Amino acid sequence: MERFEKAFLCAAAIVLVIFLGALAYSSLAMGIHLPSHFGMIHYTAGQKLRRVLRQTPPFDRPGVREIAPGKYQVTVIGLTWSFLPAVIELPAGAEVTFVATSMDVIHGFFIPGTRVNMMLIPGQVSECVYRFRQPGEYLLICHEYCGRLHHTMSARMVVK
Ligand SMILES: [Cu+2]
Repeated sequence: MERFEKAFLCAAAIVLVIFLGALAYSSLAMGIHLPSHFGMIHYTAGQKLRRVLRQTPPFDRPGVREIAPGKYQVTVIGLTWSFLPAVIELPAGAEVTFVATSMDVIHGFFIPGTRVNMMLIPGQVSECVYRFRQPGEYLLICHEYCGRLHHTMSARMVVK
């Protein structure tokens, strides 16, 4: 084996180990992972998704719910061109689980400055856990083009 061949193989192996280490650290120690869609909303072709969502928990009551001391679940529905609810109030430092879906077309669910970044697909449930440590106002925006007024699609997050 050539000397340079060995050196390049060694360098490639070292880079691979560094990348795997960074991946393991970010997912295990920092809790960063891909947004997941853990559930489906079952409906048939004849049913209107809007009506099905109105009867499917937790989407029958969109909003903030305290599920345990210091733990909140925020249920959000994306629809052209707004989010339900339009204002979300949360206490700072609480563990927040966002459970969201779309009522019509594919929407985005993105809070700039955080790692909350999901896709809302009609009939699928998206979930993301986040802790807002800093009080303040955050903006929830759609970052998947969803039509003419896509740029107006947002909700306000107030963390106190
Ligand atoms: Cu959009």
